[in-house]
Amino acid sequence: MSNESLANLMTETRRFAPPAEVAAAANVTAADYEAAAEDRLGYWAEQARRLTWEREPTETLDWSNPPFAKWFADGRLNVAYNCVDRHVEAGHGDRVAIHFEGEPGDSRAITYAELQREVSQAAHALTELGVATGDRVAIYMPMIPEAVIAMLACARIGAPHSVVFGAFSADALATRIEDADARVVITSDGGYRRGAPSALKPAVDEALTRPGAARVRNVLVVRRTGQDIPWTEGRDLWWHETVGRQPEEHTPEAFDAEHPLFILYTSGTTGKPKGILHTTGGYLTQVAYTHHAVFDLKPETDVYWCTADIGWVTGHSYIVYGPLANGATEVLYEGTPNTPHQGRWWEIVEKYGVTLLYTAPTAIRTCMKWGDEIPAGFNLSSLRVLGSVGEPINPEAWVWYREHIGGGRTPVVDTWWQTETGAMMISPLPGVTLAKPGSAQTPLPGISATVVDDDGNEVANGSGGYLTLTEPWPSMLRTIWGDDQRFLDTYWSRFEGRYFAGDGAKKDADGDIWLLGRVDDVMLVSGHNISTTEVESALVSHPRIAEAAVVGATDPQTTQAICAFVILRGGAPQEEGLVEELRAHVAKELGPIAKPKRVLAVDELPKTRSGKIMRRLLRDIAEDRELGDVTTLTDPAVMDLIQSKLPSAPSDD
Ligand code: 6R9
Repeated sequence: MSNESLANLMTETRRFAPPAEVAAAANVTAADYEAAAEDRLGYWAEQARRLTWEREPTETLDWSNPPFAKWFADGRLNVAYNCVDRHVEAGHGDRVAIHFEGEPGDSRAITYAELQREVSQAAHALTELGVATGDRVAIYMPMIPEAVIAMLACARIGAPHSVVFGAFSADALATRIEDADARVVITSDGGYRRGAPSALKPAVDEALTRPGAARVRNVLVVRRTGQDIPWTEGRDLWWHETVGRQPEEHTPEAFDAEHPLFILYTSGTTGKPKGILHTTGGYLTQVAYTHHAVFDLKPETDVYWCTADIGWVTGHSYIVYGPLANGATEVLYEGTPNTPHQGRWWEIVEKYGVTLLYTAPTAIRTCMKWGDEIPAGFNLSSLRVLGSVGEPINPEAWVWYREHIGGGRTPVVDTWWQTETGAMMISPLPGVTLAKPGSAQTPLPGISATVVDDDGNEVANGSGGYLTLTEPWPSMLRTIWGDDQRFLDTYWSRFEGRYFAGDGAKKDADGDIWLLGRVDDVMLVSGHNISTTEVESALVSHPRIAEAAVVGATDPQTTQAICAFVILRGGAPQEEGLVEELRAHVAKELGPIAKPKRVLAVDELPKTRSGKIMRRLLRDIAEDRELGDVTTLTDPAVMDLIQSKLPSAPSDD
């Protein structure tokens, strides 16, 4: 894309009107914004009617003790019943709930009726193992159907789950088991990744040797790869034996709307991970509503695919609870996008006729790097809405996604939300809002967000500041597990009476919101605040750059100096003069103050499993420090790779 067209995108002059047929049939319309603005709580009470309650709530919000919210507090319901049984009762037992695609190419279609039987059996098995209502269960699994079944079985018996990423270390697992005091762990022998079986069970065994995790009574193990694994008699049990022999019918019990549903630890770029607590009725209401509205879901005909891992909140809300509460048919894929070839994702879209796709900007940029010809080799004409989540999507990637994956027809929804918010908060709506590449745009109906300055005053259009949420929302976190004070300090103390999301944002001339990444990632250069996101976006608009990560390194002259780590397109060696050209390019796009002091070409960037760049580690490198904690990285070896390639002398001017 030429600089001129990029500048057009950045100045928001280019917009995409929703296609007429999408607009005509959209699930949510402009009237929803009006209704919610007029009566926000009435609007949410209406959304709660999407669920089947054993006892309908008469109260909507109890905000008498802020920020400890209670939503739909006198209602009672069962989450698993809502996600599974009620669809069977409504006559959709034969509808496929999950099209599982294993990395080696094995596949399995699970209907809602089958899901009901398996969730019921798993619920009986957990009860047999002594798991009672309120007890915590840790889940450490690859992306296989049993992961979803395990989560639903926990929800069915009111036992909050704590899912830990399958790629996390034994230490990370042990800390989380200990913090939640889980007594049962559900895992598998391993899963397939990058073309080979990758073991999981040994990490569980190691975690359980740590004193804090010693109270775990049982480990339930799914057989996925068949590889040899260590076994502790009495403690370890095979899933197929223990679950397989249980009755296929199970009566779900209703729980209070505020009963805890799960704890999910944020990856914690600093300090001890925070156990984010979500509860039942408000959470399920908002995930079901947003999934239906933002993807414009038509459950009878759509095939939905979210590429996230269940160890991430996106997997909880938009693989498990949202889509299944809506009776959707979805794809669950175990492996990596380039196994056995770089067209694997597009092959899956073609095979299942995927209509709604939800993925992350980092994945989109990786596909861009692999080349346009790869998706062009597949029939992607079934796609009708494309979603993005996890970090700001740069306009280049947005446009590429729409053109090369969406065939130029599909709306792209850039959805801003967090583990803490539980569900989507800011997003365009297909068929309702005009789309702007790179902008998450507008709070969804029922959500109140504003961008404020240091003193908490709302900024004018055209200015930037901090993103805050001004009214409680149904799927909000209720606290940090075991640490109410940290909940108050982290989210509710920076601005009086408001939730501070930790993200920077700016409002454009129309008042639409553009996310600028975490405020910790804003750099201070010679008295100017510069967001890492803006410099990264400028770098990837250069044709030689596939990916970029920018950090501010302490600098005696300028407070911080901009240091950019870049991955070159096509992996070609760096040509002479490229660094200078890139610096000049950024200066031209954003002004001379944003010109990076150092530009370093690397092969990989350190990322968490949810695709977020660990800037903290790059800052360590840029400041020549010992590396901090690398346990939540997808691949800790990446840091050695980066360090081994670095020239020591920075360029200076
Ligand atoms: C869902 C999820 C939350 C942080 C959030 C923000 C970033 C997520 C974004 C986005 C810009 C988007 N983020 N979606 N930034 N545009 N559409 O990612 O949860 O892992 O808790 O991360 O991710 O910085 O604060 P989580």
